[in-house]
Amino acid sequence: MIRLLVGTQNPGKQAEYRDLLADLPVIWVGPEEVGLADFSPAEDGDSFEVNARLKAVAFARRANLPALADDSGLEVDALAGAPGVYSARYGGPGATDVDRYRRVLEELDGVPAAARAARFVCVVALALPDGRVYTARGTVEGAIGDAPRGAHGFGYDPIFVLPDGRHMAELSPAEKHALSHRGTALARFKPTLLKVFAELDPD
Ligand code: ITT
Repeated sequence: MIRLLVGTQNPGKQAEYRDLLADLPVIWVGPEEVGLADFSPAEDGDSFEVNARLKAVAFARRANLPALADDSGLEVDALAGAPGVYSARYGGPGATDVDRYRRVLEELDGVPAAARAARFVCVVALALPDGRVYTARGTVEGAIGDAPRGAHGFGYDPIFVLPDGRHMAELSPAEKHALSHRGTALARFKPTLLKVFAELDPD
């Protein structure tokens, strides 16, 4: 079976990829298993696509393995799309997930419910050691609530409200995968992944 490096240092993403890849014919490999526990490739692109490619290519080169990576984040319409590709850096160095979502809540203070539309975006990229790169994108539409709710998920999940009124962090992992930006991107990506893996490992 193919060993697939999941190139992310975010424990929330790692947990989700373990689930999302469970039915694919690959052996999940984390960065720490190939000596890359501290490896964080530069993410200096101006789009999720560019950054996802940068990360996947960097991990594939370093480990000489097929590598999957994603660049993802939250776009808030009332903040002109921020934090967007800067979602991980929002709140400055040393900020926690809670600091970051609090900053979004503060910036939206006084903004009425009807103007709090937002979406999560995920671009997932697969890079092969021979230089080939494939990508897929998924989004989920929602809004920013007034206060955090729920204990599942990670990142901005507690403040992201789905059209049915539930906050993303109130969903079980399976419920989140069924509608999330990452789950959707992976579902769209699966045919490509299966084709590439079958080529790499015909047996
Ligand atoms: P890697 O680059 O190592 O994968 P990262 O956390 O830096 O980890 P990104 O650069 O893609 O990843 O930043 C994504 C940001 O968006 C980060 O702050 C996450 O917490 C947040 N985010 C991504 N997916 C999310 C999700 O499913 N739910 C909530 N927040 C999410």
